[in-house]
Amino acid sequence: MEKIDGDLNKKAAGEKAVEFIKDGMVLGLGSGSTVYWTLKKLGELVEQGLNVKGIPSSKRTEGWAKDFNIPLTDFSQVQSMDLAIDGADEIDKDFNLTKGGGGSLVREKIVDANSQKLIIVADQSKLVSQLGKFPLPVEVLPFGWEVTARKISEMGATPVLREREGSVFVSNNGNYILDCDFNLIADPGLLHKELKQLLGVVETGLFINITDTIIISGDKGIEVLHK
Ligand code: ABF
Repeated sequence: MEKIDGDLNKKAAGEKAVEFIKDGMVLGLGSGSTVYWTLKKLGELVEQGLNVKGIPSSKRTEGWAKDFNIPLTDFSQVQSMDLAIDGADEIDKDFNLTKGGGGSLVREKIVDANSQKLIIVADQSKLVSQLGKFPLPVEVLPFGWEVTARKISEMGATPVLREREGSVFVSNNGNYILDCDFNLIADPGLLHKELKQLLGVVETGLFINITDTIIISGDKGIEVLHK
């Protein structure tokens, strides 16, 4: 199995989230190395008889869920989910998020937005006063990505086409990701709306007003923060 970031705070926050899972729930299974620990713990509970089903937000998560024998379902079978648990790259004071560092922001947003509740799990390094230090991932259509990138530059960012091991990174949806440095983002909601209006932009990694519960692990132990 793939090697996972063993950061103890990620593990603690990820494992804490399973306390919110109840028998019979349909779950949104988020992505990232913190959620990995949620899935591992959830697999143990399934082994003990907990009855849940999950919709994975990435192929990587789907693989982990299968490794841990977590039953899966999809949107042809369910209208919405009871609870989604997902990670984040940055979390601001209003619980707005930057996501997409792992490249699955579109599926994550579809899963997270179609859940009754979303809990974000993270280590304390993800808490920021203002979003933007982490370059904003923007998923774009491969066709004409150069012109989409130029339009984003005109909005004041420096977009960089994401690559992995010397090749262009291709998302689970067959698209490209532009990592866009906007410096600090004064109004994340407005920036999201403006980016969405650009032809070629599929989705942005700004998740606005989507969660009211964050599980953070750090110097103060594990904290469940409510908006
Ligand atoms: C996913 O996992 C992504 O949106 C985000 O990029 C990442 C979170 O990071 P980590 O691996 O530190 O949990 O939720």
